[in-house]
Amino acid sequence: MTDTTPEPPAGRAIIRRMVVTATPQVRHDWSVEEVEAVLAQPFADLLHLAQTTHRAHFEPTVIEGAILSSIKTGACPEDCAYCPQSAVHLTGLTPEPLLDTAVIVEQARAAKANGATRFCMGAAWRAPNDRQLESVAETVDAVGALGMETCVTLGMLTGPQAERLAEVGLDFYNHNLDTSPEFYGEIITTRTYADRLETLEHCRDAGLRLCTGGIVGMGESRRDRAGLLVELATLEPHPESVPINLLIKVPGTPLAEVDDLDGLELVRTIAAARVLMPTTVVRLSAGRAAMSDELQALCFQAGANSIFLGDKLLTADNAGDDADGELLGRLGMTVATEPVRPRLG
Ligand code: SAM
Ligand code: DTB
Ligand code: SF4
Repeated sequence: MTDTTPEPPAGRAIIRRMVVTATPQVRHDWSVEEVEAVLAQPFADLLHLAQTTHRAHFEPTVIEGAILSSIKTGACPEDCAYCPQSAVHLTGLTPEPLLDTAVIVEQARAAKANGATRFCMGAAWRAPNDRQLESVAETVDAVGALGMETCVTLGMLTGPQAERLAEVGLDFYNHNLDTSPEFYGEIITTRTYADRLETLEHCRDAGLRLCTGGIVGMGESRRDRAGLLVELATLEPHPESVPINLLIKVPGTPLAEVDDLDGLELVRTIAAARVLMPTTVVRLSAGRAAMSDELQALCFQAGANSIFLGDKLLTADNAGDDADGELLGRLGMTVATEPVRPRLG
């Protein structure tokens, strides 16, 4: 009898082979062409791969909850085109100096009571000086003592500064690559891609875990999104956390009027991040306030397993606890009560 089952298109077979080798053996040698092929698969195939990979390493109904605090706001000398905190853009933001440790610790206590396992502190600096770094180190020490995971994002770090943060027990350093090396110059001119990679190297050398991702929806191409994912997935080891931010279009920034990204492209980017970095916690980060419940649900289905809780990110609005509680309830999902880690193997 003749077998009438149609052969899958050649591209699908190649992608399946690529992914089979990616799970459980984690790869660090992805090319932009390979990742473009992963992103370009039929949506159902990509989501199936992402969900299979996700379930192999994580509990699919549990989501990490982090809370952000802007510990030093605005007046940043960098010119990042997306950022409301850049002094170069007139966004009407009121700058605020570095908060006292006692104030930040109170915020962390409230975040813990609100169900967050990680407290993330962001400062609008190009790079902290040693006095500023020391103040943050004291704060990290105090927040860690509450039994929360700590993360800070302070801009560029020197090697000794990264070591000091490791010494006080910092769990994660957040420093994003933002976009592909090719598109980067359209977004930031005041520091280079190489500067960013150097800070990541200092953090790794100091033994810190990385929270490193980027932003989509800035007018980049799919190839740029593939380029960003390649930069992340060729880091060895992969970042333990990868935040995928959807651009929040802030009036007064150069990207305020950029065209909306197709939501399904966001889902594809998250699914590809999950496939390429199977044991990484992928955060559906900024931009959820503007997303439908259905789009967020698809992002979770694609392997996103972390969100920021609360009404506020650093300066912009976040989805908020009421909306999140309702959505997670409808999806049968819960916020993790312990730090989220991949299963071994
Ligand atoms: N100044 C530090 C730095 O840039 O490394 C830390 C703070 S900065 C606000 C942290 C990250 O927030 C950026 O790398 C960017 O990915 C994200 N971000 C800033 N503004 C955003 C926006 N309007 N929409 C989405 N993400 C944004
Ligand atoms: C990250 O990747 N996203 C967070 C966190 N790391 C520091 C910040 C999002 C900022 C969104 C714009 C704002 O609130 O100002
Ligand atoms: Fe400054 Fe960070 Fe905003 Fe860039 S993203 S302008 S470095 S606060």
